Amino acid sequence: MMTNNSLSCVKEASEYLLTLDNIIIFTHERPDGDAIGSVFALQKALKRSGKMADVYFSESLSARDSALINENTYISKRRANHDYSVCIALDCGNFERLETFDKRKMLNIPILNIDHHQDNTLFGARNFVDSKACATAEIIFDILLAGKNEITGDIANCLLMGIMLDTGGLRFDNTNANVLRKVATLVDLGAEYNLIVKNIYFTKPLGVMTLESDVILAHTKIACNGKFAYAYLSEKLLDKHKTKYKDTEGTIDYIRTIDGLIITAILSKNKDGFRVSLRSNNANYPVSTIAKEMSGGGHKLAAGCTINVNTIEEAEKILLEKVSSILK
Ligand SMILES: [Mn+2]
Repeated sequence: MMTNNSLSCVKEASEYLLTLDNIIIFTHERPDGDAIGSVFALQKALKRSGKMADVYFSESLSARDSALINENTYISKRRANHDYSVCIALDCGNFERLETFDKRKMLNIPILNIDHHQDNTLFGARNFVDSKACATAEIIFDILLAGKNEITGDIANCLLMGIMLDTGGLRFDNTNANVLRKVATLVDLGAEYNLIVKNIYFTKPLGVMTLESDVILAHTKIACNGKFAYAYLSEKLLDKHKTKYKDTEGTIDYIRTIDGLIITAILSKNKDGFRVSLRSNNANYPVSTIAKEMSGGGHKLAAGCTINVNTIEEAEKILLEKVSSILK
C-alpha cells in the first residue's frame, strides 16, 4: 500500500524519526501487548537519542504488562497542557480507534502512523505501514536497526513482548522464519524470553482462571454447526471473578482451541454499545471482513469492531447473522 505520504522503507522511516522531537506517542483503545510493547520500545529508544517523547494511555496498565515493560503499574505521564509538535500513532488502523487525550488537538499536529494492519487508512501526515509484519513491534525493531539505534535489554524486552502477543507465542500463521530469527536476535540483545513466556503463558491471576472456566462452562455459546463460538464478558461476570477486562487478552485464545471451531468472538460492553473481538482459525474465513462490515477492522485472523445497539441480545443477533453468512 503506497501513497505519496508513505515512507518507502525502514531506512527512510528511521531517517524521518531523526527529524522529530517533542513527541507524544499514542496507540489504539484497549491496547494489547503489541501496542504496549511497541509504544514503550519506541519511547525508550527516542529518549536514548536525546528526544522528548511522552506516551499516553487512558488507564493504568495491567500488573503483567507493567512488569514486562519494567515500569511499576504504569500510569500515563503526559505533560498537562503541553503542546506537542508531533504525534506517533502505533499499531492503530484508523484515526477513530486512536486513543488520545484530545482528538481535536491531534488534528492540528502532524501524525506519523506506523502500523501493520492491512486495512490501515493511512491517516497520518506520514505513514509507514507494513502489513507483512507480524506485529508493530517487528516494524519498530526493523526501524531501530536501520537507524543503528542501540537496542538495550529493556527495549528488546518490549519488542519481544509485542511480537509474542501478536503471534500468540509464536504459534499463529504470522510466525515465519524471519520472525523467529528476529526473536533470536532480541534474545541475544538481552530480551528475557523465559521470563516473558512465564509471565504471559504460565502465569494467570486466579480470577482470570476462574473466569475462563466459568466462560467455558456456562457462558460460551456454540453455533454454526460447531464452527462458531462466542461469549459475553459482562461487567457482572468480570466482577464475579474480580477481574478487569484488560486482564482477559488471552481468554479468546483459550476458547478458540475448541476442536472444530473456525471463528471465535468475545463481546464486552463499551460506551458505544458492544465491543466484539474476533479470531479466525482459517484465513479462508477472514474475520477482518466481518469487522469491516460493522465499521471495525483488523487482520484476517484477528479483528474487532463495535456493534452500536443497546442490548446484548441485539448485538449477539447481529453478530450471529454476519458470522453465519461467512461460514455458509
Ligand atoms: Mn499489532
